[in-house]
Amino acid sequence: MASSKICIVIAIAAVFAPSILATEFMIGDETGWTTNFDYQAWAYGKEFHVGDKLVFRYPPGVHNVVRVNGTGFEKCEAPAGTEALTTGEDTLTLTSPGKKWYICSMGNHCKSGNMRLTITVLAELGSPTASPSPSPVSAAVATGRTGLSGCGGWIAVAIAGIPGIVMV
Ligand SMILES: [Cu+2]
Repeated sequence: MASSKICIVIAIAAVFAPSILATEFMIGDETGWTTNFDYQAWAYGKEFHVGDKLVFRYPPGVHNVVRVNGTGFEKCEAPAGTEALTTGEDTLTLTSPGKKWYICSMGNHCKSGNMRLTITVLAELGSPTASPSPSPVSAAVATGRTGLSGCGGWIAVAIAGIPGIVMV
């Protein structure tokens, strides 16, 4: 029988899992944000969620980061009036799901150097849309099939509390 201390830890983990799971992506990993790097290959297989962060690292003044639309991405053109990020350590938090496009608008870096990235952002981890089936888990816990039957109450309370906490 699990002790109530363990139950409390599990319950707390269940509540805070969404924020713990938010990921910070270093664009290009050690290579950073530069020319002649395959950012589509880098992004391939990665899952980006609302709440995650993108970090573009590069020598300031050499590159920049401009968020564009699909057309801007294809043409390597930033719409007029678009502000570029230029600090060399630009952190963007993904705030909405869907396709996102980023380019470097310095010189011909995008066109000739393929300095562009497109990703598809998924719903926030732990949100109702991202995890449409939490019920089988709590059902299993409630019926004691997981072996943590003593925690059923704690976890049920924690799971019930998630939507309220996320909404705050
Ligand atoms: Cu550049």
